[in-house]
Amino acid sequence: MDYYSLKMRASQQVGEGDQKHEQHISGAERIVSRDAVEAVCSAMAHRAMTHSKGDPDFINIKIEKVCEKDIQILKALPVTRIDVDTWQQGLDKAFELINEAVFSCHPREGGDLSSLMNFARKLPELLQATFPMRGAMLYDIATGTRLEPDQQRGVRATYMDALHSSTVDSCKNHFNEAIVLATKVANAPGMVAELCISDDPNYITGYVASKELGYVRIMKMKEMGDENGGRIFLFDSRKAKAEDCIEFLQKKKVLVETE
Ligand code: PML
Repeated sequence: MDYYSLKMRASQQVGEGDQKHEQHISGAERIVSRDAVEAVCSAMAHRAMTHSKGDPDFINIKIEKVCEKDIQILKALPVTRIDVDTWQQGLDKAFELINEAVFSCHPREGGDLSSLMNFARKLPELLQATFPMRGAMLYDIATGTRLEPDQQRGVRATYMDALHSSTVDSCKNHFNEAIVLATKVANAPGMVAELCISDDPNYITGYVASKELGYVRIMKMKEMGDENGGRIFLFDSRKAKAEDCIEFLQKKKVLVETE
């Protein structure tokens, strides 16, 4: 069967004079069978035209044919949830899970514990550094360095969708999109864990995910109305090459079995 990848991004010009720049409004991506291409394309245009951030000045919808043999099918990560009273508790819980995941990769003998302590101290600062980025930070836990080829842009996980998703969502479903992305990311070579907070000011649920932990939804991770959000991909260069990880995240076509 023939499949097609569809990607939409919409933006708006903001600012005056020298300050003029493009601001992202909305984006979406799908991998669908040939007969769904037109309907999905129209739903994407609808999503771009009805976003609460306003009318776009620019909409790009890119459609590419994808060979079935190039698609990898993955089982969705199992989902659990953690309810918290405050977003501060949620964030602490997320940091705790990430630190445990990083600790579990630490060599049992001859390992340097101070680098782990340093990482735990640095984590809130790393998360803050992702707020202005469009993509994710790719952080090497073995060397304590960032590996994104372009640190302003970050690394974007792309070319993924839910398998058998017949519905055409015209507005964003955060959880459905995130479980697909997190499953792809968790399966990337050398990936240790992911931490995500949405940049949607009206969406306060975030998650920590890895093959070992599954997809852990943390129901409050920021204050309602806060526009800051971001993603960190924690990678271990002792387990895989950074180029292979980036290639998988950005090029490999993945369909995720969610049921
Ligand atoms: C995003 O807005 O891209 C991140 C969505 C996080 C979804 C968390 C969840 O509901 O499980």
